[in-house]
Amino acid sequence: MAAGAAGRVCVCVEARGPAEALEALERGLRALRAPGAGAGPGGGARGGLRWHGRAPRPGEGGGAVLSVSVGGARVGGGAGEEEEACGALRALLPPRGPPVELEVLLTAPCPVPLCPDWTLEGALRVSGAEGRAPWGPDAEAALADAGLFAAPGALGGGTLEKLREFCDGRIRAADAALAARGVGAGEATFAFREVASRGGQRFDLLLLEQEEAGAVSGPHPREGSSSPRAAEAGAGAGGLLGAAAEEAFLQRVAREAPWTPLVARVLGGRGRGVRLWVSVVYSRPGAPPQEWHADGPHVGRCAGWDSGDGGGEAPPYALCVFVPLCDLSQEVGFTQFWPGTHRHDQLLGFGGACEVLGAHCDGLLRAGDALVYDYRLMHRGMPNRSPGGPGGRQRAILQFFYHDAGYAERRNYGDAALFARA
Ligand SMILES: O=C(O)CCC(=O)C(=O)O
Repeated sequence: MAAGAAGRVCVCVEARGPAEALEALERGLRALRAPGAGAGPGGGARGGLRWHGRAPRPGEGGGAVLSVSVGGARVGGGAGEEEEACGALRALLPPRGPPVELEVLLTAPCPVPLCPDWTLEGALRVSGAEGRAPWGPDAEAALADAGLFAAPGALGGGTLEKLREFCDGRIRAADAALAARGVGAGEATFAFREVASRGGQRFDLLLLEQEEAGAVSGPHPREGSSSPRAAEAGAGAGGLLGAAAEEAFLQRVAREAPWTPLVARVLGGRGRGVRLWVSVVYSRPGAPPQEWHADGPHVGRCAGWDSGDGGGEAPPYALCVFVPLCDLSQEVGFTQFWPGTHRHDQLLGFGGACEVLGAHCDGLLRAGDALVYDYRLMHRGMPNRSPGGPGGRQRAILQFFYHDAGYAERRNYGDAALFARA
């Protein structure tokens, strides 16, 4: 295990033992909390030891998981840091108390975020449904600290119904165009200008790509300013409303959505404008779990060891808003997120540890809810386990993707057009 740049590593440890021993450990850790230590909620720091922790989740049956960072002469050697971290934890226990068993779960080159309060039902839920109330500082704080938040009922009945019809029509048109080319959706991997497979039965269909950088502020771009590829998709798909009307409808939804002022505040300050893409990601029965990934790279600096939970990393250059068109569930699937990972590029590749650490946040949203996340945040699409066949349930999620116009997005759609020009 290579040490982080500042000669520190983070060791994640599961502590098991009698309740009184775990309580003693927790008291010892709480006593480490030092003003200005920058370890954030549920953490503390003193000397060479910093920690974030979480208690066992009810019903999980595991121990308390602690993320402890240590630094010193021995870093770089592997087991040395783990011994140092476990030794530091044992030193917090009363000398003659019951023993605590410590098991190392992960050693990583940067802080590993484990904040226990980051759930969509708790700290990461903001109110302001259907644009009636603006999303306030709680939304921006959650986005900065955790990299995401959810807002129930962001899009209301009529709009949602129309979006559903619109997406169904576009998806049917894509299916027909793929079949006409002999491409078996779900069997082959393909990437057209307008639609690409995202592994097995998961697909990503582009609906709108706004070329002018005015998605959230200033005079709204004139209608029909989307890119040729999205226009082709609309024209070729021969949508219910006609391509231009469909595009205007999507632009209006994006412009009037309750998240738009927040997107403008977070991304609009650079003065270069904000670009918008809208796509629908749909997973059919049999869609496998995705690998953990971040949609975009880190641009600029990442958070360091001492920067606390709210700063240090470069500000976001892109935000994604997920709006499911159906209720999400364990059966039909959902997207799983690892809150806090937008701050450190060195956690890419460590995604497999997220569930073991209990650090995941399950995006079990209802139709019309919005989940806003930083484009650098690690996440993965979960499988669609609903039965196949005619009754099979598709999970369709609208994705509104906003990026600073100075960032060159490289979406992995292809070059060949699927839809013939109308
Ligand atoms: O299918 C999902 O739930 C999310 C898909 C996703 O995150 C992606 O394709 O990058």
